[in-house]
Amino acid sequence: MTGSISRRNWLRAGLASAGGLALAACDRITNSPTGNKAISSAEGLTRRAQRLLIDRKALAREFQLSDISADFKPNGSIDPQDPDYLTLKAKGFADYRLVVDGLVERPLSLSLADLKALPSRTQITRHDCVEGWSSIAKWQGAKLAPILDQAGLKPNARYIVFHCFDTLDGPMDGAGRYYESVDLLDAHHPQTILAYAMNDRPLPVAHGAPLRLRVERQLGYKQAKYIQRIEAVADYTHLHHGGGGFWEDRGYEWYAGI
Ligand SMILES: Nc1nc2c(c(=O)[nH]1)N[C@H]1C(S)=C(S)[C@@H](COP(=O)(O)O)O[C@H]1N2
Ligand SMILES: [Mo]
Repeated sequence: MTGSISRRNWLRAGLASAGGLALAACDRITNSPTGNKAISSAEGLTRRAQRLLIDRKALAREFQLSDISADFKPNGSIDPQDPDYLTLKAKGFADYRLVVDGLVERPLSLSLADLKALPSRTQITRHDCVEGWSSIAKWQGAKLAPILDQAGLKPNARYIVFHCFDTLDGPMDGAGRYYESVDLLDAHHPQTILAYAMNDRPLPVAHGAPLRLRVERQLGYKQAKYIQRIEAVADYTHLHHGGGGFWEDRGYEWYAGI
């Protein structure tokens, strides 16, 4: 049909083979220097191709109700045991507050009821994990852009960081906590939402309850689950190992656009 569809297929084929080659699974901690090298060079190629070919503001494809996967695989952390998370979970997340801070004029602290009262979006999209699987689900959540507007980004804010509740690596001392970051283009993309519902039900724990990011133009590992806090920053290199995300710190590409 159109050039853009075949280009996208080509990019997807490239990503699928990069994932296959590197044998790096994002639900396992792998420490293979060769694997990481293979994945970075393949992703580097993809990134250059994308910069040339793809409009960053374009919408990700949306699907029909009949396309929803019956068996969307939960991946990575699926049942966090971090004490602060367990305390909130025990009360059905009634005491949950999303903190929005960092380089903002007006830091926010939002309950789930606050979040549900904000401008929302519902979308049926496909989640693509670098392990090579994809699943389709319907997501509903608060649009991120109006929340950032409400907080008022300071002029030097360039990235939005999502700090999560779950520890995916090592002892629960904070070092192996999951985190992610996106730039302001993805943060303001119309399909970027803080999802509290999946397939018309409250977001299940396995998929990131009570709140997870859907940033639909990015790969699976950017879709931060169990969001605790959102921080606006000028730079992310001072956080954790400096890569801008849990998997980025372990060799994955920061820009994981699809
Ligand atoms: N907080 C947190 N977010 C996360 C992960 C994780 O382990 N912890 N795994 C990532 C990866 S690699 C994928 S593929 C998706 C899995 O989302 P799902 O469990 O809804 O399938 O979440 C992403 N976000
Ligand atoms: Mo993933």
